[in-house]
Amino acid sequence: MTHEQRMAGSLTEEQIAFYEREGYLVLPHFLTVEDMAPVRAALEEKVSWIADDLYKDGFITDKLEQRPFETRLADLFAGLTDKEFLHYGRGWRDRQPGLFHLISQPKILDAIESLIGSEIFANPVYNVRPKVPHVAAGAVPWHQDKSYWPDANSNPVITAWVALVDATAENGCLHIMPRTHKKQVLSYHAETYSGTGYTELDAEHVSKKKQAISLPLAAGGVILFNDRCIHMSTMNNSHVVRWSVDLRYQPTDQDPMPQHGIGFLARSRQHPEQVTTLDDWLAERPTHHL
Ligand SMILES: O=C(O)CCC(=O)C(=O)O
Repeated sequence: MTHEQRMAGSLTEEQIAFYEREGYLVLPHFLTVEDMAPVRAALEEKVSWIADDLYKDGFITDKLEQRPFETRLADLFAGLTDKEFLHYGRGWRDRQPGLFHLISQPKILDAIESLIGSEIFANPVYNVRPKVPHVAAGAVPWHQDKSYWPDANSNPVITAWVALVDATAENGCLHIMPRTHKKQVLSYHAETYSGTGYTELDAEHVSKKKQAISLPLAAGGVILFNDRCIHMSTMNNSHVVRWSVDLRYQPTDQDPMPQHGIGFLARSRQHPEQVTTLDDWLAERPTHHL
């Protein structure tokens, strides 16, 4: 990538150098409450669907409609088990307009543009993470994202992890091992204790000698990291839901990974007329055709 292409993005030279050296970059206070309002509304709607469902199936007698976003989902499942929670999935990938709004958020794309240039494909793998208290699947073991797509010829894939509420040590913020992103895909297995089969690095790669850092982050903050960077998150031991969304981006000339879903053209300065609109996305069209 040329110097000029990089200058088109929003990151400073120092931030780019940090990302390339460490494999991650924290952008505190990156999105405003207004930037996050559409995704938050989408998730509030989804929580209401779940409350309706639990009520209809006789699991709850009160839909707790007045509870705040930060706690309602936790309170709905407070008397239930992991099984009932996992019925809705450990991560959500619905096609709600508020999600498209976040994935297409110009501030995020500007930062990604600094790292991979202006032709940006939104990878099909994105996850809303409603990490509710004390559910085993809330804790994500040490892994490289690349182990979820070891055969994909796609590089680099960059995650933008967005904190929708404050992520703290208590509610299970992200932990990262810096400078691990230049490694090949390390050996891993599917874990058997959370009920969801996360990929987990084999023990020899997680020695105590390796430095790991915890990345608590206030709502609106974003963490960018490379798909080989080793990371995990701990259990939620608080009473609030640790809401986050992890989005992924890559250059347009890489494997679009159709086996994982349908990604889309999020930004193109070469072909702006082909950038996917909300209607395209809802209809699962990866580009816009006039
Ligand atoms: O949000 C989390 O707790 C884990 C996120 C993660 O593993 C990822 O984004 O790849």
